[in-house]
Amino acid sequence: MAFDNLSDRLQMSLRRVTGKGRLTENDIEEMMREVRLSLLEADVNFKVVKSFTKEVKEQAMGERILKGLNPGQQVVKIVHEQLKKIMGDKAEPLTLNLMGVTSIMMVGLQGAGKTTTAGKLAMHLRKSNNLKPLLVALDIYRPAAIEQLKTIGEQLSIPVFELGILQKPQSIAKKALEYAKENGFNLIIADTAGRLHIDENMMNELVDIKEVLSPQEILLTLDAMTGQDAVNVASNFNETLNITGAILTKLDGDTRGGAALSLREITNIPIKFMGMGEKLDQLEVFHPERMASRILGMGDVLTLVDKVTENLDEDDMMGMMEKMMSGKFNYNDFIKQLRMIKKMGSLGGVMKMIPGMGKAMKGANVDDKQLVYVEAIIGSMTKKERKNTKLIAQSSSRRRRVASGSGRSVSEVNRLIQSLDQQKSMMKKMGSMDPSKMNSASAMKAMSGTPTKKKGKGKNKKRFRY
Ligand SMILES: Nc1nc2c(ncn2[C@@H]2O[C@H](COP(=O)(O)OP(=O)(O)O)[C@@H](O)[C@H]2O)c(=O)[nH]1
Ligand SMILES: [Mg+2]
Repeated sequence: MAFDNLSDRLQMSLRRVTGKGRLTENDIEEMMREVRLSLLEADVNFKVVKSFTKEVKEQAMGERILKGLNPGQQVVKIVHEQLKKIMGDKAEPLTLNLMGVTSIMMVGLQGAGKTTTAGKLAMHLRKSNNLKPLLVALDIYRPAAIEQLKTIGEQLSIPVFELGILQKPQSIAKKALEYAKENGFNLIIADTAGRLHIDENMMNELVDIKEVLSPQEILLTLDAMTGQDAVNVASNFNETLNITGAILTKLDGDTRGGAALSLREITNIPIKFMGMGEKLDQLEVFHPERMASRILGMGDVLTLVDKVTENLDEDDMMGMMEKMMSGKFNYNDFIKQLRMIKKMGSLGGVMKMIPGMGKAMKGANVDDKQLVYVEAIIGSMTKKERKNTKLIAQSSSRRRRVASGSGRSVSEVNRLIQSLDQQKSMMKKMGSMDPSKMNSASAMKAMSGTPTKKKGKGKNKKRFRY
């Protein structure tokens, strides 16, 4: 799979910092050295690597990160942001001519995937924008090229306009445009001829076709497997033709990623689509954000980090984390923590954002109501009991009193005690753990007051027997 190597290496470099409760400048320096090497090895342009690492380092060295809450995760977020940024930040839509015929010109070197992608794109736009496409065969140098486009057209039930190999591409383009207007097509996608290398004749021909079509989009098809070469090709095409977007093909292969990560920064050409296979439905809109997440192997955990920092007071959070890790966590902290979770939104919503959590939590049945019950139970404890968690753990009469005071059952009270215990021991370990490897299901269960039931734990069973 594309990016696998880069992905592994980047994640490995980041693992250096994610498990740490505190970061030093040295930690960041070492991490950045590895990030730099990973990018260079993935064939990312050295200028891009340079500005990328400079930017990440500057942000990561900030006082807030070094001393802040969970600095490792914040560094991951900075790397993610920066990856996203160099790939163009957000998806760039195609420009369509809503009043008339939209014309799109496919250009690129031979074998890059123009013809295939012309078909894919026609199908995509028919489906997503309800357009009526006409494919136009302008590669007259290889008779097989016309046949190839016709085969694709047949597969998709999309008509192909062709006039054989004897007329000039420019005049075929002109006739195709007229044909489209007369026959109710509102999209033409012109498949042009490529060469093995950039040459003047090809460029001149493309300029001529452009003049006739005045296309809304000139899309450069680039083989992602060619890495930085693709970027050079793009610069050349762009000079003469003003490319409006790139389509990176063969991202399903084991490309190292250099093209995807360098193209935008070096040429300013937005990547609009990516080819993910030979089949005609294997075309996807290019989303820098999702690609960055994929490279870093994370789900929506970044959205979660955003949410946490958005809604919570950082000092509060830090104090809480420190307490947790020191093992001095009591019921007052527990209730504070519950309120934080509440602030972030519903428990279910928060959990969905943690990678792997959806699956893990299926059937676990944790709902917001339980938070209310837990609050009631803690509310029925005395001040002393809340502070000194042993009191309640060691006395069954205290537990019975709290149960009747809160209107909950004794076994619910016991479960709360158990989950505070679980959470305490888990948090103690967390400082040395990689958060992505953390068993998030048990963490969330512990937070919500529903402990994971472990069979055969005789010790606990005995403790809560009446
Ligand atoms: N794996 C893979 N193969 C692709 C993709 N796009 C195109 N191809 C293959 O690349 C080869 C060249 O494609 P073609 O469309 O003929 O390129 P053209 O010369 O630029 O028109 C064909 O074998 C395609 O099936 C893609 O996204 N993934
Ligand atoms: Mg072709």
